Amino acid sequence: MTKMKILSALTLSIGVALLAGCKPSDNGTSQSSTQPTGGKKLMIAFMPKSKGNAYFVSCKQGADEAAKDLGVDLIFDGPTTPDPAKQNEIIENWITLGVDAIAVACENRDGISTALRKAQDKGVKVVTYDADAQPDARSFFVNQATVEGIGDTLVDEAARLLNGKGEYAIITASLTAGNMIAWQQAIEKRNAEKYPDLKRVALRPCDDLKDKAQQEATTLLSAYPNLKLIMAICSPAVPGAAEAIKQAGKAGQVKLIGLGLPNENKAYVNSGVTDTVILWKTVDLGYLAVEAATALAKGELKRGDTVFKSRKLGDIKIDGDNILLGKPFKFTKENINQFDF
Ligand code: RAM
Repeated sequence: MTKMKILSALTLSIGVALLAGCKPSDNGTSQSSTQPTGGKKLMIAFMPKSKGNAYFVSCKQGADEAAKDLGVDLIFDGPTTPDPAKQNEIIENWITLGVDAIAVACENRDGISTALRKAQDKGVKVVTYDADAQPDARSFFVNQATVEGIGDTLVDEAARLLNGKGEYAIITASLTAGNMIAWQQAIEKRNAEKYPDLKRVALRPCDDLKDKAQQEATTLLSAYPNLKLIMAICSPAVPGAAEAIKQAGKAGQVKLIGLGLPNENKAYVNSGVTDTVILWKTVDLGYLAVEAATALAKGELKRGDTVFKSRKLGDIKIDGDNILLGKPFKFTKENINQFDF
C-alpha cells in the first residue's frame, strides 16, 4: 500500500486529519523560479517562533514549496531560539525592506502586535500562523486546528489513559504565546466540563526547549508523587518529558501525551515511554501560511471570505478571521512508524 493509501485508511478509521511524511529543509532564503503573470515578483517574509525548532523547520519546507508554486520570493528569518525581542527586530527590518506580506508565528502574542500594526500601517499585509497576535495586528490567523479541537483531543486522551481519574501536569512552551494560552484554557474547560476526577496539579513553562522541559518534568515527578500523567503541549517538551520519565524509571507508571513531531518521539512511543503524540501536518501549515499571505498581498483574500481555495490543499474553511488547516491527528505505537517528519 502506498503511504497516501495507508494514511487515507487511517484517517477514515480514526476520523481525524490526514498526514503525510515530510523532510526537513535548510534554513536559507528561497528564491522561487516561476515568474508570476506580469509585474514584479511579490516578496513574502516568513518567520518561525524559532529556527532551531524541528517543528518550524518542517513548516519552512511547506513555505518553500508554496513560494515555488506561486512564483513569489520568500524571505525566511527568525530567532535561533525563542526570543520575542528578536522577532520584533526582524519585523522592523522587513518593514524597512518593503516586503509585500509577512507570515509570522508569534512567540509573544501581545509583544509583537505593535510592530505588526506598524507594518500594516505601512501597507504590508500580515497573517499569523501557528501562534496568533492580537486580532487587529493581522488580517488572518492561519490556525492549525480549532482551539477546541486541540484542547478536547488532549484532555479526552488523558482521560482515556487514566480512566477519567488522577493527577496530571502540563508542560507548556510559555505563558505568553497565543496558541499556548488558548490551548491551556480549552484544556481547562474540557476538564471541568467532562472529567471531575481528573486533576491538573501544575502548569510549567519550558521556553519551548527540550532540555528545560526535561528538567521541569524531573522536578514534577519528584514534587508530585501521585502524578499519573504529563501533558506536554509544545513539541520539544514531548521528547524532553519522555527522557525525564525514562531516567526516573517511571515509564508506564506516569503516562505521557503531547503535541509533537513523529520523528522526535518514535523511539519513546515504540519503547512504551510515550503513549500518544498529537499533531497536524506541519508542512501544510507552512504552505497555507505563505499561500494566504500571497493571496492577501494580491487582493485575492478578503475579510468575509468563508472559503480559501488552496492550490495544494483544496477548499479550506475560513471561520471569521481564522483560516483552518484541519483536525489534529493521533500518533500511537500502531501508526507512528509510517510517518517521517
Ligand atoms: C512548538 C511550538 C508551536 C506549537 C508546537 C506544537 O514547537 O511552540 O507553537 O504549535 O510546539
